[in-house]
Amino acid sequence: MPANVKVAIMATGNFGKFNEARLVTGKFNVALAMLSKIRSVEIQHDDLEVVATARVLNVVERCGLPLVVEDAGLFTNALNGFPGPYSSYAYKTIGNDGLLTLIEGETNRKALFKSVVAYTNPESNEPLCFTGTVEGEITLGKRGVEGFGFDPVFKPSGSPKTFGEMSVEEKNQYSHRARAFRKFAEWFSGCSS
Ligand code: ITT
Repeated sequence: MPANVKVAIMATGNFGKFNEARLVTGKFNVALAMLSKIRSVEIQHDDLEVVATARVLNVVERCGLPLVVEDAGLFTNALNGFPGPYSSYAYKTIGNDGLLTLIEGETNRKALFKSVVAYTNPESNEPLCFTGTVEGEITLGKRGVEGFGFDPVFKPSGSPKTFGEMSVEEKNQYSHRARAFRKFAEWFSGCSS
């Protein structure tokens, strides 16, 4: 590995998230490794920063390693922000079809994806958070088979395609996650710890 490459570890059970993130950080000479076998306590809170901060502290305490976690959510206007921080549960229970049914007939299809990347090391009790958002709309039906989660029903503003119709590289040009990980990688590549 070249001397100027730094390594960061991301704790996640979602390979899709990891794959998107590692392509972004790689551009900043930050090689991302995935730690998938660790279960973390996921608290319920309206604020993704609070969720990500609590989770990274919990995982770092148990692993004793510097780590990154990411929490993301889809906020829809028509449903007053739902599913937001409850996106994981909503996706597992009602899925894309359920979300489309909930907003059937709604003319306001505006939505926003938000990502919060939280990083800390065992010596510090103060995680740093890096945030990224992308505005867009919920489509009338599912489009595309790429990606994961709500990708087939979310079309970012300025694109004719849904995330489900994009390659990872295309999605990274728009996504909340790419925006948050770009900020993280920029900081991490320049920091000394
Ligand atoms: P972790 O192990 O990292 O927690 P997760 O899948 O539980 O993985 P989150 O809690 O951050 O991740 O994400 C909540 C859900 O929101 C996720 O399972 C997807 O259904 C959805 N989601 C988040 N980001 C998405 C994206 O970029 N595209 C589509 N759906 C997304």
